[in-house]
Amino acid sequence: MQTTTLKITGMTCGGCVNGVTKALQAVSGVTDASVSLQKAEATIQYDELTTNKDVLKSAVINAGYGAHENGQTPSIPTKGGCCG
Ligand SMILES: [Cu+2]
Repeated sequence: MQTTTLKITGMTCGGCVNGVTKALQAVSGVTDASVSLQKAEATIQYDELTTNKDVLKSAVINAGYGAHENGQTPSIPTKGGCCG
C-alpha cells in the first residue's frame, strides 16, 4: 500500500472537493482519498499493484481539474471548478 500527495489545481469550493474525491475513489486500487481545498492537495492511499500515480493524475484531470506532483509543473485545469 502506498500513500501519495498530489497537488490539485482548479478547485474553488466544497463541490470541487467532492468531485475530485469521487474521481479518485472511483479508481480501482484506491482505498482512501482525502482532498483539502485549503491546501489544494489530495492525499491518496492506493494499492501500487493495481494502480499508479499517472492513473490517479488522469482521473483528476478527466474530472476537469489539474493534478501534479510536488515540484512538477502544474497542469492547467480544463474547467474552472464544478460550477463553471
Ligand atoms: Cu466547485
